[in-house]
Amino acid sequence: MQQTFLMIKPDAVRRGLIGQILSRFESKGFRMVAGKFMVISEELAKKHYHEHEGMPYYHDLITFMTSGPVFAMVWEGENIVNLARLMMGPTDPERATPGTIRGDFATLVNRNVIHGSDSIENAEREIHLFFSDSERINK
Ligand code: D4T
Repeated sequence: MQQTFLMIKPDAVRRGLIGQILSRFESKGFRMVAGKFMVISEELAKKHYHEHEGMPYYHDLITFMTSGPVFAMVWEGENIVNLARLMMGPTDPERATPGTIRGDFATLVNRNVIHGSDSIENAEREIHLFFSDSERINK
């Protein structure tokens, strides 16, 4: 059974989309094992997006991700890393087909409503960046 890290970004929280987005993962048959409503620090945002340092959008990305609350989560299920990315659609909502989360709820790459780990290795890293082991429910 795989686990992945998902995060509803500040734009989606502001727009009141948490419930609709979570219900898609519940309907798919996945299980939330940890969740935290939080404002992320600049330090945590920089650690999370360390691969993007130096990109032209990096500064705006950090400012945006720390601009308001996010809902950070760990979800569990068969092949969830890949399947969650398919459910989210591509990073740029312009290329996301209707039926995907970004295809249905987003129009701009810098306001793309949700983050999901892009590999099993990154899922492990991101889960441990945001959650302690005891915060993951195992029942
Ligand atoms: P995240 O990590 O937020 O789920 O996005 P993705 O995994 O789908 O895409 P990513 O790592 O390539 O991008 C991280 C983050 O940067 C923002 N971004 C990206 C942006 O504002 N402008 C851009 O041109 C790109 C490529 C959006 C997501």
